[in-house]
Amino acid sequence: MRHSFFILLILTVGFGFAQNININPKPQHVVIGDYFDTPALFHIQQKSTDKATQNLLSTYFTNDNISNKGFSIQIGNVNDRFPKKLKNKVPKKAESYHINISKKQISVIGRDARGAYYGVRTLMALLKNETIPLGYISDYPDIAARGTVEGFYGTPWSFKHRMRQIDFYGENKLNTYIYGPKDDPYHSSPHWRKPYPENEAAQLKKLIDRAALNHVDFVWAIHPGKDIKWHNEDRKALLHKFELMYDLGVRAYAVFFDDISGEGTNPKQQAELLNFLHAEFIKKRTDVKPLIMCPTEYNKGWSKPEGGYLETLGKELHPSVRIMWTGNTVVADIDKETMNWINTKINRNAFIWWNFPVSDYVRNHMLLGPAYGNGTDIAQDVSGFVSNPMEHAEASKIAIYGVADYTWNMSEYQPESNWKKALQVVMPKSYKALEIFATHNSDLGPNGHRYRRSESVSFAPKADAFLKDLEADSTIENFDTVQKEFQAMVEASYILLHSTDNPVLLDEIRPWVEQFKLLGQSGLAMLNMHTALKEKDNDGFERSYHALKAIKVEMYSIDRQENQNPYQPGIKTATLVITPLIDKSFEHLTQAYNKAFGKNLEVEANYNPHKLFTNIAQLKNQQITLRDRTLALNPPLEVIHISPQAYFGFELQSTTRASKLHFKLSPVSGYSNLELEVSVNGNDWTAIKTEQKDASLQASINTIVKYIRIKNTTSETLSLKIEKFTVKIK
Ligand code: LTM
Repeated sequence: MRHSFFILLILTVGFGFAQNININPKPQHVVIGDYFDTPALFHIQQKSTDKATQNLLSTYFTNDNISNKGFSIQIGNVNDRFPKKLKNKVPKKAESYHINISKKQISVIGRDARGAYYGVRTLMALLKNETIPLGYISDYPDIAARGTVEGFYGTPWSFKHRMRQIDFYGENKLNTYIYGPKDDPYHSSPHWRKPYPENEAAQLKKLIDRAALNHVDFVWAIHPGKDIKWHNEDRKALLHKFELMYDLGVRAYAVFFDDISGEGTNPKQQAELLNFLHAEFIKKRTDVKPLIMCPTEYNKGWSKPEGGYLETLGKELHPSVRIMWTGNTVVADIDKETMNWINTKINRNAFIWWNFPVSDYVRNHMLLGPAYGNGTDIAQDVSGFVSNPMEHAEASKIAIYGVADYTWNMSEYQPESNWKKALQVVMPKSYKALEIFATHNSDLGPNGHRYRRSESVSFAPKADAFLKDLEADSTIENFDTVQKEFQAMVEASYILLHSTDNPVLLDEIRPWVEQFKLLGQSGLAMLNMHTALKEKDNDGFERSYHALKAIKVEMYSIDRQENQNPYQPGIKTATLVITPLIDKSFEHLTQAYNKAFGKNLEVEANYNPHKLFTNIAQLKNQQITLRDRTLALNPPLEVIHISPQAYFGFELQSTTRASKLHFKLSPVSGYSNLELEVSVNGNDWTAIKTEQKDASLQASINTIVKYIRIKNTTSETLSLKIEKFTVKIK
């Protein structure tokens, strides 16, 4: 025993744990006092533990540390024989547990099997330390269903990544993994009616088994709405697919109707189908969880009050069906008001689909910041909370670690300190370098959803002050601070690139780290330009100027070679604070040098002067990209509703010769309702002939224009997906 006195401390988890209690998610009630040395030998008495708990125990307790004479640990649930006064302390909530630690014995009592499993998870976290505390921990989750929805567009996670994810969920008491990758053709169209090919089915089975061992509900989702017909045949096809998945071990299901148009969006039919599945499949089995559905109008911005879509679901859907919701917009943080609005409409507590840290609409960015922004008073208003992550599974763990903590113990959730712990969990040795990298890689840049995250938070005021001094030609007070930051960026990058503690993570972030290293080096070159200018060292100035430009060329080449997806290709890093700081300073210094010495060094403005031209609210914030003289609308992932006379296109900076135009949308039947027009003044328009080749439209504009647009010439609203829209300009 370390101390002679024994004081029980009631630790509200918010003000930190005594000594070495470091558990994610933070337990609800911790009452601990003195510490004693962690025993070396244990006598384990398992009462009615399940397979998952037994498996977990076997990872720690082996022949090497088990003995009849060892320290006694009893594990079971409230139906087992434990002293009544201990059992009474187990919170009366699903998945709760109570751990009592005395000098003689540790008792772990779960309210149910999952509670006992979570109790053992906490016990094992305690046993990692050299000392353990006397006292007790009483714990339970705030939200019933907690976890992730693999629901993004892009490359679905690999089998290996999914296995790692599921283990991570078990470790962090997340109990839900919804399998719904948009680009799995057997989850969505065209193959949702078909069974998985043999090898994919075998992998799914392994995942399902792994999920069971981690007490994670593997929820298999289907996305049939793109081409479903509301007839008996398709109903049966769905039921059959559910049965096939049941045979693979699935015991929880979801049906998604997001991002579709046409017939599939009918709420009455959707509710009828779900009720049919409930009656014919769920109710007939005792081991299957209630259904989850994602509606077509899954956010407030898209819900049309006149249509009564949500009210229909609220009224017609069986009360056990949980309805997903992304918030006030597609990508949004959730607060009390959000919940009040939707819950009233759907007559139940919504199941939150939080679109963070998903990056399928900003694929050139890596989102490594903390999970923050959601209300800490909504625990009673949600039936579930899942995060939609990035296609970079391992990197997403940083945010998911936060989601685990937030959904378990909401009122105590501290995003920043949780984030720091997460960095240590994913990179136990190189976490300090990772922190420097992640600090500057968290914002999404301008995007169609207008969702932004803070970035470079503590450095931002220093960058501002630096620029102010520079532009005022005064002494730069925090030159050294800025230099240190750039140096830290370069050094952290080297450390990460040569780190060995998480090769899986490094694999995902490598191109961004390479880019970050170059950016840091360009910052140092910029500072050298400043020093040389001050010292009237022209050779020095020009050397650093050319070095910086050469670094930019390298960065450009990474941007053109890595991550070449058709949506937001390339690699962007530190775009909110560091990149603008370097670009603006470079420009200012070059101009100052040219002026002082009568030179004519080029001041490169890396910027796209053209604009999106549209009157469609949904597209208003969509980004456009200029690459190799091709102007492209970054294809939106959602269905776009184009009302009569509505249009979208480009406004060029000035009249310019435009040549080839490519346009692809789905369904292709939409082409006949749209017209391509060009104009030099925005008032007088000329229609341009288009030609359909395979599934896309092409046109040769070959004239001087300022405006190019695609217009709905019909009297009906068109609901279409824009897959590609590019035009070549001079
Ligand atoms: O959010 C939902 C319900 N559906 C899609 C997701 O598949 C996608 O990942 C996110 C982010 O782009 N947006 C959606 O609309």
